[in-house]
Amino acid sequence: MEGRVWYLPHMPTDPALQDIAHALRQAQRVVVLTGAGVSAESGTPTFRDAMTGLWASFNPEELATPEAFERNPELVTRWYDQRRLGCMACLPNPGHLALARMERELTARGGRFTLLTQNVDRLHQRAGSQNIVELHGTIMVWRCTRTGREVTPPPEPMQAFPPKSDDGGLLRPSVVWFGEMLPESALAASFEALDGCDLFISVGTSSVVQPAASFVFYAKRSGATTSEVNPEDTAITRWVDHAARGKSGLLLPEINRLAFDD
Ligand code: BV8
Repeated sequence: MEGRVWYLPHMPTDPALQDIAHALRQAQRVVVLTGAGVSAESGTPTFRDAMTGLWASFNPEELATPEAFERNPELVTRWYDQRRLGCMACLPNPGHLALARMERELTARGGRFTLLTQNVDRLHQRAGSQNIVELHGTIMVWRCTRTGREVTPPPEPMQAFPPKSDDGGLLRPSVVWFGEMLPESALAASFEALDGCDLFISVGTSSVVQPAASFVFYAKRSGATTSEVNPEDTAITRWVDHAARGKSGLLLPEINRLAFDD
């Protein structure tokens, strides 16, 4: 058409999107595993980008350990309180919202949807997802090192570091540190969901941290179609059936459109 310019919204053309959407249309039991990348477009730094400014000289895997807390509880609790406030200041992005819609669509047709997240920011909850398994706990809840009693600190900067609990101990974030076991209930729920799932989608994770990084193999053993949504290759790319390249905030709504709207 002479003179007319058609501006199409930037629609992803990755063929893997069609494949994932096709599998999603047929699926009855879907398991989605998310990592820090699904929150990247909300402005929370991915786990390995979390080290900027004051923390630039630290390696997250060194700070996120019981040993680091033991050695320097002030430094570790300052880092976590800064991240906690940062997460509160962020909003769920279209990727989080798309996963909440995916769950509603599956549930509406009598299917089952389980969201396994490595993230500690609770943005999935704020986006409306329901059946969530927090593999690595949450930064929004802290617990007493002496009694284990949990508290939810108010949405303002902590006043003292390390914060003291009312039970005479210190307060630490209720996250799973490197070297700590994942909650038994989270592991049990994960393996129950993976056993018999027919579609597994890994979103926004470098697939390095165990045991979450091995969940794709449990899904494969269940006969599931396995897939990945991530801007770059990861440690599991060569194992999945379909790998869609791009940001989850763009690709997940597109997968929903192809699966549920077309
Ligand atoms: C355990 C909470 C028993 C704290 C976290 C077997 C082999 C080797 C090592 C081990 C093993 N088994 C256990 C270990 C040790 C360790 C481990 O896995 N180490 C790794 C480094 C090799 N695991 C453990 O210790 C676990 N405990 O297994 O207990 C045991 C213990 C010791 C030894 C044996 C057995 C506990 C692990 C939990 C650690 N806690 N978080 C906190 O948050 O501070 S893990 C932390 O990493 C976060 O939860 C984060 O989610 C997670 C994984 O990182 P990612 O989410 O993948 O984030 P990352 O930045 O790496 O990648 C972001 C991705 O997003 C990238 O791919 C990027 O391309 C993509 N992206 C960017 N933008 C976007 C995007 N994607 C989509 N859209 C975008 N816009």
